[in-house]
Amino acid sequence: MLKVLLINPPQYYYKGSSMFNVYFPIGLISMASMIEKISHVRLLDCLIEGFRKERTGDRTRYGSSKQTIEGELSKQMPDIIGISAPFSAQKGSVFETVDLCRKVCPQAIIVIGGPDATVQPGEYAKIGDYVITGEGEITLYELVKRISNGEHLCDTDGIAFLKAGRLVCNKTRYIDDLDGLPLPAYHLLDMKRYFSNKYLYRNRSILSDRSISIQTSRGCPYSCTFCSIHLHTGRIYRAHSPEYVLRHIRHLISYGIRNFHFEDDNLTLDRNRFEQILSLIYPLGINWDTPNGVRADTLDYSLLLKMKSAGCKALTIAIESGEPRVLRQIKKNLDLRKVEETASSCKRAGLRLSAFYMIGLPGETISDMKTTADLAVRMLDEYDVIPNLNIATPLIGTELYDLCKEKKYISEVSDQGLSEGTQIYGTPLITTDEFGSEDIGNLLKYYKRRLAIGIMKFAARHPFTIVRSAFSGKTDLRSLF
Ligand code: B12
Ligand code: SF4
Repeated sequence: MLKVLLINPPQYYYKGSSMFNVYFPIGLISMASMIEKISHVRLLDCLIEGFRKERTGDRTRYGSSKQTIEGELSKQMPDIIGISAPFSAQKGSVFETVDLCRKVCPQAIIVIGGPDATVQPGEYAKIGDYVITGEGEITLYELVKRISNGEHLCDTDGIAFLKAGRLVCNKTRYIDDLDGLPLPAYHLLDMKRYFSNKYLYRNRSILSDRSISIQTSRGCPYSCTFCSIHLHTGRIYRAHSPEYVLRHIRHLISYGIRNFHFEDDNLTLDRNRFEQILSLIYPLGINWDTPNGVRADTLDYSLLLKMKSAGCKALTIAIESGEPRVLRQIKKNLDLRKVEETASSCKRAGLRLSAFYMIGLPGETISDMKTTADLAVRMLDEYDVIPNLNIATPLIGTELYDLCKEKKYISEVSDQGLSEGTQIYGTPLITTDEFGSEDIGNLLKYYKRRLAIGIMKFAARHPFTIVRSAFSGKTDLRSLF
C-alpha cells in the first residue's frame, strides 16, 4: 500500500491580524478516513507537532519549525503528500511547505487542496503535481486508488493540473450523499495535545474548553456577494441525517468532548431536520454554539427555546449592514425588522447573541457605515447583542472581489493584506470614491470607544460572561468588537 502523509501547514500572523487559533483538522481527517483502507495514511498537523511561536518583526509564525517538518518527512518518506491550503492569507506558508517536501521527498507526488486551492487552483498547480478543488474526500480516494493501480489521472473529477504549461480544471466535486462518508478519523489525532494547546478554538466564544468544530450539512443556496462558500461547498444544500449527526456527536463524547461548535454554512436552513437534531441531542447534555453564524430570519422564539434546552449556549447571526439598500446590494436578502425580532427573542429566551457587521463595501457612503455602527451600538444596548464589527474583505472568488478588481477599488491582495484587512483593528483593503482607509480608520476609532462603553455596560449587566472570557486566558477581548 502507498504511504500518504496529510499536512496542515504552519500559519503566519501579523500585528493587525485576527487571533491565531489551533483547530482540529476536520477536513484532513475526513479524507484520511476515506483512504485508510487503501493506503498507510498519517497526519502532520504543524499547528500541533513541535508547536512553537516565533516572532520576527511584526510577523509571528505559529507551528512546527522547518527542522521538525523536514524530520517528519524524512522519517515517513511518503509516496503521496497532501497539503492543505486552509486560508488565502496562508498561501505563503503552503508554498514554503511544498518547498520543504520537494527538498526532502523529491520522489513524492504532491497534492494540494483546501479553500484557497479551490479559489485559485492555477497558483497551486504551479507548485503541486495536482490540485483538488471543492470537497476532497472522494477525489482524494480516487486519486490514491488510481495512483496505486498505475492508472492515468487526467479525467478524474475534482482535480486541476498543468498540461504543457496550461491549466486544466476538471469539474469541481461536491458530495451528494454526506451520510455515505465515514466519520472523520479522530483516532489518528492525539486528542490530548489539542486539548492542552491554549490556542485551541480561542475565538470560539465561551465554549473553547475541550471543544470541537463539527458540520452537519454543507452548502448554501444564498448568493451574498462577499462570500465564497459556493466555491468551497457549492450552492446545493446537502445535509447529514439527524441519526448520523447523533452518531457523530456520541462518538466525540467518547473522547470526553462536551462542547461543540456547529460550523455549518447554513445550519438552520431545513427547520424540520434541525428540530429533529435538537430532539436527538437534548438527552446528551452537551453545550454548543454557532460561531460561524446562522441566518436571523430562520429563528423564532419557540425554536430558540428548543435550542436552549438542547444545550445551545451562544448564537451568532450575520447582520452585515444597518442600511437596507446596502443589504440589497450585497444580495444578503435580510429583513432588518426580522433581525430585531430575533434579537429580542434571544434576550427573552436568555441566549447569548453575537452579530457580525461589515463596513467598507463598494456602494457604501460614510453615512451608511455610521448607520451600521449605530445599529451595532443600539443592538448591544437594547438586546445585549455582542458586536463583531469587521472591515469588508475582498475574498478571492467572490463577486465582491471581481467588482473591486474591475473598478480598481483594490490593488494586489497579499497574505499580509488579507490577514490584516478584515478586523476592526486592521487596515482596509477596499477604497472607493466615497471613502479611503483613513475615513474608515477614523470612523472605527470613534465607534470602538462607543462600543467599549457599551461593552462595559453589558459587563455590568452580565458580569459572569465577561469575567469568564477575560480570565479563561483563551479569549482575546478584541474579539468582542
Ligand atoms: C471553522 C472555520 C474556521 C476556524 C477553524 C478552521 C478550520 N478549518 O476548522 C477558525 C476560527 C480558525 C477560522 C479562521 C478564519 N477563517 Co474560517 N472557516 C471555518 C469554516 C466555517 C469551517 C471549516 C470546516 O470545519 N470545514 C469542514 C471541513 C470538512 O472542510 P475543509 O477543512 O475545508 O476541508 C475540505 C476541503 O477544503 C478539502 N481540503 C482541505 N484540505 C485539503 C488538503 C488536501 C490535500 C485535499 C486533497 C483536500 C483538502 O477537502 C476537505 C474535505 O471535504 C469554513 C467554512 C467552510 N464551510 O468550510 C471557514 C473558512 C475556511 N474560513 C474562512 C476565513 C476567511 C477565515 C478567516 C480569514 C476569518 C477572519 N476574518 O479572521 C480566519 C483565518 C485567519 C488567518 N489569518 O489565516 C474562509 C476561507 C476563504 C479563504 N479563501 O481564505 C472560509 C472558507 C469561509 C468563507 N467562505 O468565508 N475559520
Ligand atoms: S454569507 Fe451566509 S447566507 Fe450568504 S452565501 Fe455565505 S453562507 Fe450563505
